[in-house]
Order: sequence, then structure tokens, then C-alpha cells
Amino acid sequence: MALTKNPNVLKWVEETVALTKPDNIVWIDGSKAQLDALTKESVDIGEILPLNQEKLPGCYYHRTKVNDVARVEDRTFICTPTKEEAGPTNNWADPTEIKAKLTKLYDGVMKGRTAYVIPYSMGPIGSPLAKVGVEITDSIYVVLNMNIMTRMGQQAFTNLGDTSDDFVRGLHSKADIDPENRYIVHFPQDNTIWSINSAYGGNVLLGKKCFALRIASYQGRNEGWMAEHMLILGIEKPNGEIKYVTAAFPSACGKTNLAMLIPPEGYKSKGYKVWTVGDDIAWLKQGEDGQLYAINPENGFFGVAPGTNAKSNFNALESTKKDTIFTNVALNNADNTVWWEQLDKNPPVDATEWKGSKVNGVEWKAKGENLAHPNSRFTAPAKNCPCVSSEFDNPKGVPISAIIFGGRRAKTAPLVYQAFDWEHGVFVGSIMASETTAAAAGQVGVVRRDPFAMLPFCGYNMAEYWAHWLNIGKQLGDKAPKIFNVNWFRTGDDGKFIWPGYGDNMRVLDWIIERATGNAEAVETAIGYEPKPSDINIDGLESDGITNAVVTDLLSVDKSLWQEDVKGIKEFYAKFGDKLPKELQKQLDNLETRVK
Ligand code: OXD
Ligand code: MN
Repeated sequence: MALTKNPNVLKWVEETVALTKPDNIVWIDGSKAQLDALTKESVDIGEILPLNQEKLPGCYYHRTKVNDVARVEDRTFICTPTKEEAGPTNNWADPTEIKAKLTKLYDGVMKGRTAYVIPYSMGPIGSPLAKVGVEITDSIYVVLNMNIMTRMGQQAFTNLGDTSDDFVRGLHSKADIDPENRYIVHFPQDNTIWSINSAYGGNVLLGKKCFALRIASYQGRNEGWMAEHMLILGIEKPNGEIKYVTAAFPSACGKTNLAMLIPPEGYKSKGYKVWTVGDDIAWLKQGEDGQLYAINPENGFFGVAPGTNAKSNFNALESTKKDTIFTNVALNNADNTVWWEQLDKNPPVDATEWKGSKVNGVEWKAKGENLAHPNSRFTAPAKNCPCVSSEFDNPKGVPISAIIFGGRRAKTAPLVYQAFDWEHGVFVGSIMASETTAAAAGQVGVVRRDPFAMLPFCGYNMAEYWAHWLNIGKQLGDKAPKIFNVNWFRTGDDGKFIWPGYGDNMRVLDWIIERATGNAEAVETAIGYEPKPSDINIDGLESDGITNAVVTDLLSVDKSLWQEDVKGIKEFYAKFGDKLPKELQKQLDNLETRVK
């Protein structure tokens, strides 16, 4: 039975059912009884496998098709009426043409299947910053994941009300999981997302990248707020004061790790703590007091498993100990638990690798094979996280003191620098660059410009997105958070990372929050303000070889490398033609002069 009287929802569900022709329709109310029944059904049809319920209570395992393991950027489209509205960095398709093409693929695609109608809220129920989505899918796996990643069920319809049309319509069918006919298509003007022929999380959990970034960035531009690919964390100082920062890094640069950081001993013993509000997405809006506030629209973590261990991210690992769905990791058949690369040094002997073959894990690894897919994932409830912030469900969000950008740069970018002002900060965000990783399908290890870490996620013309950032800065005035750039990934002559990273990134966050709140000095360089090397606390890092001289080196700015970078930025900016905000051109000219 329909869970809402809202005629806009009912009409769209009716149209979708008429097109896809499912045998049954199930409205997802979010009740435990319904979720238990769906979990059982998903197990019965072999879509998920129960894991060891003593060691991993409430945890299940899922394996995708081998051809369906990552987001597919080349098959992701922004379908605005004109190509220019999507801009030079998005794949564009004419909305009428692609609708006609996909309508054929959706016609009758759910025959013999059940359509699940999932109401969900992105953001805490009742938050003025939250928004409602409805996803229709033929996958129980999607329902179970959406239950972890969003506030799902009846509560979302209660929030939407009986008349509003302000909800995002998401249609997903796994169809035949045919890569040739796989499409992830966005219609920003219609608040609509169509996804077909995939069952991989990033392509099918439509609340996440599709809604909370692509559609929401477009909504935010029109409504005066921002949807960003950012973690949100709070740093509690020994006096109990908590300062919040957001940080944007390209996919697989350690956002989840930074969001759940455990401060090093010297900080812990003084009483510093880190609290996680979000690990991937932030929605930001100016509050009544003029400050910028952030909520995490999500309710869980869809984290990359390989590399997660008790040392790299104890809190993420803890989050996965119950009520978690693992996708494409390896199975340890001895006790029906999970394993992935770098979880520990003991690959299971009796293993099932991610594609489903039973192997001797030790021999398999010795051959150089992966047991888990490099982009294998855990979907874990945020409330499992030992360091989840007490503000996680605060409908107001948290006030932001600093915004941090970053990427993987082997040489160019220093450990940390601060932008001269908001406008320069927007420039710093616009020139972000990083190496590609396994989170997206395609070649690994190529450097690409990834402005604001939004390259694959901006739902409209990136140059207009920059203009929106410049406008928000004007609106915030002197209440604007300070903007910083970090680079944990500088390498030495041996090609190895110099900075220890992980928990020790606290040392850089410490300078950032002191600086953002007016309590730290800085020196002016050609690219921005930097700490004096002695301002970065390296107590206890001697055994890692980190001395004052090493910090000096990590903070050094090689002008010849920056001259090269200026060339790259010019090329990149040229793509945007006269849409490029003149403020950013001016920033680039100024940088060129300063690094001469
Ligand atoms: C992710 C990403 O968060 O690819 O999955 O950015
Ligand atoms: Mn992400």
C-alpha cells in the first residue's frame, strides 16, 4: 500500500510502474519487520550471504558481477537542455534523446521482478538543510544499502509532506547488468536520476553521488547553498571547545581516514579528540548568525575496504563490526568472516577471492593476485563509529571554521598552506590535482585536475560552480571560514612518502584550526601563507625521521615546479572559455607573477 498521499509521488510511481512493468510493488517503510523479511529473501535468492553472526552480527556479504565494480564516469551523463549548461568537464546528452533511448531499455525491464519504492531523507529528519528522495529499484541489495546510507522509510515521507514536489526521483534497474547499456543519467532541471544495468554502489545508491552531489550541487546553486565532496570533522581541544572543518580530497585520497583520525599520543594525553560528522559529502549553508554550517546528508559510510586496518583507521574498522554489508572483499572460509588487502599480514589460507573462486589465500597472494577487489567496500552505519560526533543528527549542522583542499602531489604542493583570502581559496580549490585511483573505472596513476574534488560530481558547468563559490564568499564576508590546502603525499628521492600521515595529520590540523581562529602566526610565500616549520608540532616523530629540516623541506615551494603548474592550469582554464570567472583569471595571473 502506498505510504504517502502526496500526489506528485503517486503520479511518478504510477508512471514508472507503467514503464517498467514490475510484477509487484513494495513500499519501503523502514520497519525492522520489513527489513528482516527482505534480508531473508535476499539471502534465499543468493544475493547476499550471511557472515559469521557471532563475530560479525548483522553483517552480510555481496559480490557484484566482475564487469561492475566501480563508478563508470564515461557512462555518467548530465542532461541539461544545452551542452554549455553541463560544461566542458561533464559528459552531456540531450535530455529528449537520452530519455527516448533509455525509455526503450526501461520498458518492461521489471517484468517478473518486484519494484521497491524507497523514500529517504538526505540529512537529519526535520533539518531545514535536508532533502527527500524516492528511489525505485528492482534490487533488494539497494534497499538494504540505502537503509544504512540514508534515513530511509516512512519518516522521509512525513518530512516531505502531502503536497510538496521537492523530492528527487531516482529510477534504478539492474536490468541485465550489461556494461554496453549501462547509463547513469541526471536531469538536474527535473530533479531526476536514471540508472540502468549496474548494481555497483556508486552507480545505484542514488542518494549518494547522484543526488547528494550532482543534483544537489545544481539545487544549491539555485537555492544559495553548496553540496560538496567533503568530510566534516570536529576537533575537540583540551578546554572542551570543538572546532569543525570540512575537507575535500579526490576519491581514495584518505577522506574516510582523516574524518576518523585518532590523534597521536602527545595530543591524546593533553585531551585532544576528533569527532566524525561525515566522511564523504557535506551540504553547507549560511546560518542565521552569518556563519557557514554543514550537515552530512548521509547516514553511513560506503568506505573502501583495502588499506583499512587497526592502524590506518581503527574507527572505520570498528564501524564494520556489526550491521554492515561487505561488497567484493574476500571471504575467510575458516570462520566465515571477511578479509582484504592490508587488513592484516595473514591472508586466509582457505579463502574465496572476490570473484568467487576458492583459493589458498597465501599462495594466491604470493602470485601477486588480489584477494579483495581494490575498490571493494563496506557499507556501515555511522552510529557504529566510536568517534561519531554528538552533533551527527543536529538539524542545524555544525559551524565551519576552516575548509581544507588537498590531493596527491608528489612534489609541487607543500604539506600545508593557507589561501590569502576567500577568492584566492576558490582559486586553490579550482586548481586541485591528483592521481587517478581505483575508485573510478579506468587507468590508475594518471595526474588529473580535479577542482574541489568535484570533477566527476558537479551537476552543472564547473565555471559557474566556481562563480557560485565566489558569490557565497561575498555573502559570508568576514564570517567566511579560512581556506587551506594540504598534501600528505609528497615523496622523497626514493619515491616514498615523507610525511607519516594518518593520525599524525592531526599536527597539521592543529595549525589549521589555530590559524583559522586567529591564534597562529604564518609566513607569506609565493603561493599562500605557511606555518614556520617550528609551528608544526613534531614531538614524538623523531623515530619516523621527521625533523625540523624535513618539515622545512615539506613546506618548501619550488618555483620552477609552480611555473610548470601554471602552464597546466592555463590549459585547463582554457576549456572554460569566457565562462571562467574573471577573478580566477586574475588569481592565475597573480600566481604566475609571484612564481617567476
Ligand atoms: C566514493 C568516491 O566516495 O569514489 O566512493 O568518491
Ligand atoms: Mn567520495
